Amino acid sequence: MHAAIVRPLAMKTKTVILAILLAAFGTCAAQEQTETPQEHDARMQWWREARFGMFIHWGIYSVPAGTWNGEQVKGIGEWIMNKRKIPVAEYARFAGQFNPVKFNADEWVRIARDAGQKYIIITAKHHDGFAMFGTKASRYNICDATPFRRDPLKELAEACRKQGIKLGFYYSQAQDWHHPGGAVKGGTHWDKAQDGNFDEYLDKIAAPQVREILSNYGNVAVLWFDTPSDVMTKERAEKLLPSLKLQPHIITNNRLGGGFKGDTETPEQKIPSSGFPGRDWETCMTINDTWGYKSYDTNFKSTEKLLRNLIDIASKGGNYLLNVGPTAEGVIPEPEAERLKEMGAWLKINGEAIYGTSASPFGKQLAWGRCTQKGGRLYLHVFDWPANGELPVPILNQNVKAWLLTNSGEKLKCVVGKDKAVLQLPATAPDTIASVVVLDPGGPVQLAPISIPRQAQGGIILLTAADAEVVGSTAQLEGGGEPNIGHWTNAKDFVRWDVEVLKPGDFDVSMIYAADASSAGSEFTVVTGDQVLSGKIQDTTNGETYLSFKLGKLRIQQAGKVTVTMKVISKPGRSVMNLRVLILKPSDGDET
Ligand code: FHN
Repeated sequence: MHAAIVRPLAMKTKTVILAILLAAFGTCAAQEQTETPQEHDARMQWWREARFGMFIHWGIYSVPAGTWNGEQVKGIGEWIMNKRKIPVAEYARFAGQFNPVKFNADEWVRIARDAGQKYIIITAKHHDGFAMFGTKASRYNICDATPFRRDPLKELAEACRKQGIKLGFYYSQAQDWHHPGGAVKGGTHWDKAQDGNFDEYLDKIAAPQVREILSNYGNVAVLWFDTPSDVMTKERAEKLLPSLKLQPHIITNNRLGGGFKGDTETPEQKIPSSGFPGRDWETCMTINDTWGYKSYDTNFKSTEKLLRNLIDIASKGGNYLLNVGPTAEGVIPEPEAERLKEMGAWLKINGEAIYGTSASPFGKQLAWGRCTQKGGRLYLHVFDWPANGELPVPILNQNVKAWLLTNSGEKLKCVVGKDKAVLQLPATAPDTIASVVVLDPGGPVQLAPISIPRQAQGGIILLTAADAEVVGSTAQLEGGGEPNIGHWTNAKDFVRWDVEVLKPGDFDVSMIYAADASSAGSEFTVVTGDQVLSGKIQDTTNGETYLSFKLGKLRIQQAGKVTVTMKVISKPGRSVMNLRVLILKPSDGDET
């Protein structure tokens, strides 16, 4: 039997193969295959420094603005055509009514810039198939099918270039409810006009339009694909890739489909409880409850919420892509512009603690706020200003120096103990939303070891939100009065405590939590060893009040380190609950 001789490929052969692969897969795949880590970091640099961008969902859905045949249609506004199964020709009539005469690209870019946003991503084509740019691939576009006849992407590209803001395009590559063959995610065509061949749609509409948006608007910083659904196979995705070569520095997201990872993860309408180790990521979010304009959606998040979201995201190493939904007249709604302006005012003062920073070294341990870091400094974003002025920071560096970002001349007193440093803050917070304390550890950060809670002398065991290890993608420690575990929208997330038990025995277990009507009904278990308790969440006066709830008895057999885990069994509503504390009280103890 002859042994096969394996020879290393000659260098030239390798280069030829690489060239063939490059030609076949285009830049996106090519970047994934050939880019060195240094090249990748260089391409991502501006994006990582930016931290904050503006998403714009603008299309002819802003004409019905959420209302069809006199009925206010539930859900996100840009889906109205699908939600009400509006026939293609009937929906297309909105194009004739779309005349955004108040559109002013310079003004939109100014709003973004004053908000402290460093890039803009606008919908070039959303699922309704209407192109918001001049395209030769279809007459269904803003220049050919509306009285407006102008190309807003051209005007935005010019305004962004002038004002130093990066511009990127959103493009719905798979879903298209207008052109024959376009996909409908999670459903089927509702009008014969939509029937056709998906590959033909890709060849005739999506691929040429992607080429156009990457050819005709100067530098395009980001291409933001969306809803690949299951139609975007690898072969189909590859039809769009060659155009990416037109913009060698472009950043793509993870929504092309066909197994292409792109450059960024894109959690939507949520902030992961920790980031994505080894991956860049960007949370996209609406200011109210819709992406495309709905005239009656006034459920705007407060500036406090939006700013704290931005800080939370930066503290986990991500970007915040915050959406505005302009009207059919071309105006960014005032409540949205106002909040952006307020965010910008905060960033003007505190931007140093956001731009170019990386994730907190403390994981999820800070109950009073969040932390970012840059250039060897830590930025402590204090949401809940301590009433006694003492701010605990879990570091052990002896030569810590700290000051308020707004007052670098005055150093804060700092006492470094065995398990933490304590900063003495002034009586009043410089900012009611988030005040930034700069901390120079005077060398590499020495993290304090995480201590586990201990059974108290009287036998009581308190498992607080601040002591919990939160596992999963959404649930996380929140401040706001007393710390609690909130944002718990993924039922797979769970919390766990390790506790040092001194005196085992039987315990009466209760918990303090809040939940609104949309969380009511969630079922959960509390488990330690072979002991299981279960409970069902109730509405606690619409989430306004924290209530104590008795769960039952459980036995801890042995002293020493014990683990208690709380898991979700079912979650019929939006989120599980806001959990403050689990209390284990010895059953034979004092009743008071
Ligand atoms: O269906 C779209 C939705 O309309 C919106 O564009 C968001 C933004 O991320 N993306 C899709 C849902 O994931």
